[in-house]
Amino acid sequence: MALSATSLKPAIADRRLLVVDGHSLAFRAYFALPVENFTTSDGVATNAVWGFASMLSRVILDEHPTHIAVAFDVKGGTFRNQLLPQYKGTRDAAPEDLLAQLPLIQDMLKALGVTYIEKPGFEGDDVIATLATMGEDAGFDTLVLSGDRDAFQLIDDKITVLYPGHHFKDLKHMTPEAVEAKYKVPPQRYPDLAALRGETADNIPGVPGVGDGFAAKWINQFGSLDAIIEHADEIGGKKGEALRENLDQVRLNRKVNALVRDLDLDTEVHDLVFAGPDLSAVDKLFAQLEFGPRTKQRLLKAFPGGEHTTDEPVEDAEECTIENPTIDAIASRADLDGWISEHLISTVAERTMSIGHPMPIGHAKPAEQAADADVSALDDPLQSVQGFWTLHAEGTLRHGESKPTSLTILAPDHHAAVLAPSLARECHESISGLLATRGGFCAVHGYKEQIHLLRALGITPVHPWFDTQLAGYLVESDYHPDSLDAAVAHFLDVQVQAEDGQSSAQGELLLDDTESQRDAGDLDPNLTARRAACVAALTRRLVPMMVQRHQYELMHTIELPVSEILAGMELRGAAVDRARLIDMRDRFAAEAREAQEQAWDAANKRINLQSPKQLQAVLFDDMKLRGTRKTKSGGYTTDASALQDMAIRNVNNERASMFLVSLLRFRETNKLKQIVQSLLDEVNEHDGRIHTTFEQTVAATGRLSSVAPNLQNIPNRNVAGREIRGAFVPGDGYVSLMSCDYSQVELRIMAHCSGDEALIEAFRSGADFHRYVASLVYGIPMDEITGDQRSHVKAMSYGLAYGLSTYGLAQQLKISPAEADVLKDKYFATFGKVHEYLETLVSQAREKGYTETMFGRRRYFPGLRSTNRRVRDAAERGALNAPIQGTAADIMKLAMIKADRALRDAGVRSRIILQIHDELVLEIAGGEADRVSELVSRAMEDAVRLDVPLDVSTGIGDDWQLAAH
Ligand code: DCT
Ligand code: MG
Repeated sequence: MALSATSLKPAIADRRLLVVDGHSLAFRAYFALPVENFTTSDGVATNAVWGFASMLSRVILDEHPTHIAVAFDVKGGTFRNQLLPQYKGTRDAAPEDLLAQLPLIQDMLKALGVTYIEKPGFEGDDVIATLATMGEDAGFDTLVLSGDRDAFQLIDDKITVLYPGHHFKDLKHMTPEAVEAKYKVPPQRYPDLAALRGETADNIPGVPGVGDGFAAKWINQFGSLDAIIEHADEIGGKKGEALRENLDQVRLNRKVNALVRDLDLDTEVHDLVFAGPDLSAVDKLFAQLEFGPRTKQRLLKAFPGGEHTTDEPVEDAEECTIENPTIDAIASRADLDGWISEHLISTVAERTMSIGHPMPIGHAKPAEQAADADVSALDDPLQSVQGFWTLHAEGTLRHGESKPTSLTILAPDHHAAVLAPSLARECHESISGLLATRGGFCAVHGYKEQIHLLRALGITPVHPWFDTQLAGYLVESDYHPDSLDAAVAHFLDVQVQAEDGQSSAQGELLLDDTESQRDAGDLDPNLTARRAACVAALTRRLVPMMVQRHQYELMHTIELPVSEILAGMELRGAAVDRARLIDMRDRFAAEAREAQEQAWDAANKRINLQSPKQLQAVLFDDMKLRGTRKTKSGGYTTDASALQDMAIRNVNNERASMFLVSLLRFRETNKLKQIVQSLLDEVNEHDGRIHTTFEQTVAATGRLSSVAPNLQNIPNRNVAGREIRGAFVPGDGYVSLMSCDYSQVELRIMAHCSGDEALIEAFRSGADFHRYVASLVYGIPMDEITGDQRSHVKAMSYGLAYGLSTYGLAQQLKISPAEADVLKDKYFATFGKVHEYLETLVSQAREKGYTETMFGRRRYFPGLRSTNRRVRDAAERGALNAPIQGTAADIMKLAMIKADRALRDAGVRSRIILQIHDELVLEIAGGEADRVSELVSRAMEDAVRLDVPLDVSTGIGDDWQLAAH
């Protein structure tokens, strides 16, 4: 493996800035690589992105910069076109499919942790010149990667231009000596020479007949272009005459080719530090671009920390290779039974994972709960790696219906049985039997999805020994692969075939079969068996990581039981009143249309209200309003808060405020329409219920989220949100819905974990919590606390628990950051241990590299050690938030497990159907309301014993809205 850039850092120059001309690199990449070889299955061209990344990583590996920036031109003319209208006029327009790749290149740079900069009205060259100058001023060695010779004027002892030759890899290091040798003038005179000679590439005419040679001769004779112009009369011959005839042009050329070196870029050299990639963003983007793991591995070699993604070397790589299984032919249940006894019964020991009361030990405080736990089955995970088997069902899930396409059983001896769905159904008893006796040594990828597929095959799932998807999430919660293939690429260094040039960038893993193939029912046994082998290899890789990071118990005591409950909830779904949703959708749509008409009236134009560009044109060019904040690309933002600020500022400008208000209303109603539509889209036509998919491995905090539909999208605290919740109703056989909600759970966790007596007492007192706290903070009696004071202190409490910055808090309260700071100081003066606790969280995280919840769930924060202040600040806020949010997530999961068990033990029909934020929603059967309410609130209150009570409020009603409280 090549040395990483990080490990090279100390040995090479301490500070080295690389400034890249983004457009010139993108052009080169585009024309160097055939677009036919670099197109995604959706037809998106990726050759420029791929080439850009390859060239950039090569330069980084060769030059070891510590700081990097990429400059881009902004579309539209620059001041040079105003000086010289034909400037660059002969260039062909860039091909469409190159232009389309520029935003992708920028996304990629962002994911790779490389800053890029654009400045409207100036060319990338000016940005480059400014950056290089900044670098030089700050004492950096500076490299400028550019194919534009205008950059030569920047060259001096500290600035070198890397100028590509015919092949990109023949980069020439243009130093002062190299410029002198080639042009016979020093670099600072190069633009004088270019002004005389002209530059065909830029459509800049020079003095006819004068090339580099004559230009250099004059410069050396007179000293500079100014001096040449002054003495133009003294120059004889045809060339002298030509010069005199073209003096104006030459002067203009010199103006045009002078680079601007002092733009205000709103950035400092130190911000350009080469911080390292955001691996989950990289994975997401590479998946979208269909770049394979080999490409990723090769590119990331150049980036700090990119060549190995975990900070602790865990495993002998040899053990994690993916063995190609031997596929045995199975034609009947008898065949399978024979195969099972030969390959599994003889090699896998009997074991079932019966985890008694799911409560992790070792972290949760109360001894009483530890006594509940029966984790005897969790003896030695490393031992289990010796003889485990793998079960891998494949298929699709939609609207709660599963369509299995194959089932693979992989034995420890690498023999595999691959069954088509019909045969798997025929063999369901054998497979259920195998699970019942040997499930304690079974590995799967994504137990929740496997449950659905197995059930659809008539097989009874059991709590498995290991789930590679959950394990991946527990060891690295910030990384979420979208597929098994992605997880394999991420956690294992998959060696496919030897690198054979660029074309290997596409489809490297050779695992992705296409949807159409699945639909056609084609079963490729080699492919499915190989995926099962991937699960086995992931298991071998992840078990030691899980042990090392102390996450193994969490998987068994929290995550796997939650998977079981979630699978049940997904299968049941939640009934909705479709007619009510359709009504609502149509009403929101009508309101959106009306708002749109009003906005168009005010704008005098039927613009696309969803296009920031068109909005900017109306707001800032046409209406001449003052913008608030700038976006990265240079324009002013048109986000909701900016529009609101502008609306307030322009109340007296009738046209503007009409436009802004209508626009805001359009946005809101249109969004509501989309939310309602997204619910309608997911109604199952057979049972009229919405079967959302709960995502158990996406939110890095440990919280659950949901997709198809995303329940988190339903507004939480306004009228529209309540209305939408009103469409969720009890289904057939049920009489009402119940909602059970934790209140202030994060604040209670903060009180408990900090051990702050005053805050604990605030909760124990039973008084209105925020008023009580405000009274302590302001030092006045509770009944004198104003509404504002209460809400400021409330926001402060939540702000601390959520890791909000002082600035964010000031924004929320609409007070100055200084005032917010004063409030924060008062707060900390009152609740000293809260302050201490929060500080300790960060300092411990910095020391250990991760944070931990009360139950031991970890989150790693490599950003805490970044040298980039912005990265570090964000990581610190994350580290503040993670333990509290994560503990809240753990508590909710434990509550679900307890509540589900209590309901089953009581033998009631009522059941949990949704989990969202801090809330559980249940469908209540007739006559069970009181009993269930009692059982569930008890389960939630007792999920864990804290030094403060956990408060649960419960409501029952004819729909979800009426059940809320
Ligand atoms: N919330 C927040 N920031 C705030 C206020 C609320 O992040 N400034 C979030 C966290 C809790 C959730 O919204 C529910 O809000 P409320 O019900 O208003 O919170 P509460 O603590 O129950 O306060 P109250 O006693 O006023 O209901
Ligand atoms: Mg409340």
